[in-house]
Amino acid sequence: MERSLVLVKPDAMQRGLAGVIISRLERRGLKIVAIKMLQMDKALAQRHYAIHQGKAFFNDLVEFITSSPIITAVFEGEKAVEAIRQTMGETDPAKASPGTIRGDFGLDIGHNLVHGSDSTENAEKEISLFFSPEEILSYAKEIDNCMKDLK
Ligand code: DAT
Ligand code: MG
Repeated sequence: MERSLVLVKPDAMQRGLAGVIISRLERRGLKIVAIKMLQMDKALAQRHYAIHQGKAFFNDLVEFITSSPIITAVFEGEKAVEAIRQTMGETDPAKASPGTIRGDFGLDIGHNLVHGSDSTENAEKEISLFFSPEEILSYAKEIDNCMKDLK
C-alpha cells in the first residue's frame, strides 16, 4: 500500500489548524500509520528541502519550517501521494481551489500550511528522515474489508 509523508507546518500549528488538516486527510480515506510532534532543526530542514537548495526562497523556507513545532505523519492508502496532493491543493494557496486545505485556509505561498510528498520515491526518502521503520505501524481496519468488497 502506498505511503506518503505529511507535515503540519508551523503556520497551521500556530493557527490551531492541525486537527482540521489531519481530519481532512483521514476523511479522504487515508490511514495514519505513524505520527509525532517535533521541532525541525536547520540540518533536518535542509535535508528535507534539499531539492530547493539555491532557490531564492530557500533560506526563508528553512527559517519558517524550523520556527515552531510541527506534526509529522505517515499516511497510507491507495494512491496516497496523489490523494494527499489533491487534498492539499496547489503550492500557492492564492491559486489553490476552494475545498482544498490550502485553498480554504491560506493565501500566502510562504505559509501554505501543509507538506505532502510529491512522488512515491520522494515519499520513501522523506519518511526515512522522520521515522524509523519500527515507528510505522501497519494495522487493519474493518473498513478496509468493506472497501475491498466494493471494488
Ligand atoms: P509543495 O510544498 O507544494 O510540494 P514545492 O516543493 O515546490 O511545493 O516547494 C516547497 C515549499 O517551498 C512550498 O510549500 C512553499 C515554498 N515555496 C515554493 N515556491 C515558493 C516561492 N516561489 N516563494 C516562496 N516560497 C515558495
Ligand atoms: Mg514539494
